[in-house]
Amino acid sequence: MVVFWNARIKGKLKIDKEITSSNPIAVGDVVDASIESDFENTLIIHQIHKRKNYLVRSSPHNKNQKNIVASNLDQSILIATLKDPKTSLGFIDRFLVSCEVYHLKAILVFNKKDILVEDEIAYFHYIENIYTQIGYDVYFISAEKNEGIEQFEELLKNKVSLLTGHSGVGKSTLINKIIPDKNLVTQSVSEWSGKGMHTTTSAEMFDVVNLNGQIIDTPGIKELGIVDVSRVELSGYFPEMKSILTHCKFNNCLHINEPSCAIKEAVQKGIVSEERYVSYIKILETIQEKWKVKIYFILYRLVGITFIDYLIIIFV
Ligand SMILES: Nc1nc2c(ncn2[C@@H]2O[C@H](COP(=O)(O)OP(=O)(O)OP(=O)(O)O)[C@@H](O)[C@H]2O)c(=O)[nH]1
Ligand SMILES: [Mg+2]
Ligand SMILES: [Zn+2]
Repeated sequence: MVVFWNARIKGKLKIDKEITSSNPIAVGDVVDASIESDFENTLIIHQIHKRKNYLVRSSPHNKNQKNIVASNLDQSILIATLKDPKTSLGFIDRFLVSCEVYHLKAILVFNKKDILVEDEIAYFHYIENIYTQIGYDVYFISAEKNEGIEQFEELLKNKVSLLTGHSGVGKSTLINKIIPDKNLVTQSVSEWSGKGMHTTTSAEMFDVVNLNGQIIDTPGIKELGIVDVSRVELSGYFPEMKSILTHCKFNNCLHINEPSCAIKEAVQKGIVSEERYVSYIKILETIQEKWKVKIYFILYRLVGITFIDYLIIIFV
C-alpha cells in the first residue's frame, strides 16, 4: 500500500546554490526527511541529495528566473501532435537542445495518429526521417485508439521518464492508458483556439509498477526558453552540426554569414536539414549574451541608463 506524506522544507537547503532556481525542490529529488507528526503524516526535509541531472527552464513569468522541472531522470519524452494542437518544429528543436544541454536522452512521441489524414501522415514520415537520421528515436501513436502503446511501454521499462509537451497533446491520457487506475483528469482541446486547457497544473511522479519504471506528468508548456547556452556553444547541441563545425574557418563561427562556414555548406548539400538550420537561427536570435546583460546592469547602476537606450547603443 502506498502512503502519502506531506513534507515541508526546514530552513535553507544548500544544493541549489549553483542553479538559483525559484523552486528549491523538484519532482524526482531524493531527500532525507524525519517524521514531524505520525498522526498527521507530515515530514520535515533536511537534505536534498546531489542530483544526477535535472532539467531547467526559464520561468514563464520571468525569463531570468529558472525553474527546475524535474531531477534524476533517465529520459525526457516529448509528446507532440501535428494538429489539435500543433507542435512546431521550432518547439521540438528547443526541446532537443535542452535535453542535449542537460545530457538527457530525448525521445519524440507523436500522438493522435488517428486524427491525421493521408497528407499529414506523409508529413509525419518526412519529419520522422529528419530526426531519426540524426539519432533520435521517434514514435507514432494514438493514446485514444491504443495504437503503439506497447512500444511506448517498452520505453518506460526500468526508467524514470519525464513527459512534456504542449497542453492538450495527451500526456495525461497516455498515463491513464498505462496506469489504468490512475484516472488523471484530461480535457478536450478548445474548439475555438485549437489549444489545450492546461488541465494538469503541477508535475507529479507515478510508479509504473509492472514496468519497474516511474513516469512524470507535467503541465503543458507554451514556450521553451533555452537557458545556460551561449550563442557560440549553441550549434554544439545540434548533433548533426557538432561533428562538422570544427571545419568552419573561424572557431567562433555562428554559421550565419561568415566566410567558409562548413555548416552552411552542409545545409546547401542537404547534409544538415534546412528545417533544423532554421530552428538553429531562430534559437540563436533569442539567446542574449550574458556579458551584454551584465554591462547593462553596471550602466544602469552607474548612470541610470534605461534598457531602451542600452539597446540603441549596442545595436546602432
Ligand atoms: N483523437 C485523439 N485524441 C486524444 C488522443 N490522446 C489524447 N486525446 C485527447 O486530447 C485531449 C487532451 O488530452 P490530455 O491528456 O488532457 O492532454 P495533456 O497533454 O495532459 O494536457 P495538459 O494537462 O493541459 O498539459 C483529451 O480530450 C483527450 O481525450 C489521441 O490519441 N487521439
Ligand atoms: Mg495533463
Ligand atoms: Zn560556421
